[in-house]
Amino acid sequence: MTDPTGFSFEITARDGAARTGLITTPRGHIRTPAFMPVGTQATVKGMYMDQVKALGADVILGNTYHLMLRPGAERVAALGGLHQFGGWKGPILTDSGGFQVMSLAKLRKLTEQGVTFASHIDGSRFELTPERSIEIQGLLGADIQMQLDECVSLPNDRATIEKSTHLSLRWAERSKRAFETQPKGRALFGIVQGGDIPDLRVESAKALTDMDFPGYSIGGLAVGEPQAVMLAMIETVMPHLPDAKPHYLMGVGTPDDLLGAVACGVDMFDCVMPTRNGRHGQAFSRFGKINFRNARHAADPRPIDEASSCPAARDYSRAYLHHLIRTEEMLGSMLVTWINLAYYQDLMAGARAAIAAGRYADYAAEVREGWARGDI
Ligand code: PRF
Repeated sequence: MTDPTGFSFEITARDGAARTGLITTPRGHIRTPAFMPVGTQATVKGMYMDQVKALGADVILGNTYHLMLRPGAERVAALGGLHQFGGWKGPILTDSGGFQVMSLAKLRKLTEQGVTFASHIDGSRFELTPERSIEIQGLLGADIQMQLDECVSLPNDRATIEKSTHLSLRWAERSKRAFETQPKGRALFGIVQGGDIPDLRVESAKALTDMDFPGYSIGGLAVGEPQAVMLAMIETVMPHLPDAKPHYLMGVGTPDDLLGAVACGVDMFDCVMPTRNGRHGQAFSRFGKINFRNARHAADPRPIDEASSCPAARDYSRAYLHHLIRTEEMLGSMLVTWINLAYYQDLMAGARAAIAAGRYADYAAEVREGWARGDI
């Protein structure tokens, strides 16, 4: 049940395995299924926080790894925390850093204790342990925090995946202990790993469930495997996670991935795709993907989508967006980012409405038909 001083999750409607619900945090509600815009450096790149809010985003994501390097967690805390620093008043979820260390940092050394690495910015050395990751997320003031985990890429051999899955489970216990001193109302999620190996996925989900987290993330997916394998792994773990707790699929994905994962019971997503691809001129729309670098748009006076909720999709011609992207004007990146985040938010709002109306399968089919039809 909802408790405005604490963290809670209430499921409000179900349609097959899909559900719609409400997460309550002391900083506000999160309507699920939710897409969380990525705000790695205390900014959703190219967007004003007011714009992000106006799109209907209830929560944004921040990154331990980037913020511990620059400007530093203690600095952010001294400046009043991440909400005050970046100007986002609603809930913030932070990732724990392990995944970003593995993809960005240099000279990495992984031990039972944690991971040491050299900053990708200036080569200075850092250590991230489960305890330090939670301490940093606490200093940032994150409302929803992640355990430190290790995520291996796929394909990979069983021995490597198994070792990493077990290490992540031991780090889950240490993260949970370290989290105990944080203020009431914040939540720590455990992260299911196990690669593409069903019995390891089940073992990970069961062990985390025994530890009793307020929410469960599914990590280690969208790391090189086909979409069908990703969805199969989600279906494998779901029966072993508490139904009444939020399920967060980390770092996923394309609009089609989101539709597929919502059908499996996933409640939360984050991905750099709408912002990163938007900066480079790729738009997501109900007609599918549109690449504004392409010369076919050079003389096209039409907007992307007259019916869109986003002014940038209605008020600017495709020719103008093409021109801005080709000339590398910052407004081009900003407009396409805005269009993409609006599309992702609208996709999730549509999913919530469809689940509530008991017509999610029809909704997903209609959206996919729009992409297949295209418009050009
Ligand atoms: N673990 C963490 N963050 C992540 C992932 C993970 O496995 C992924 C994998 N898709 C994205 N972000 N901590």
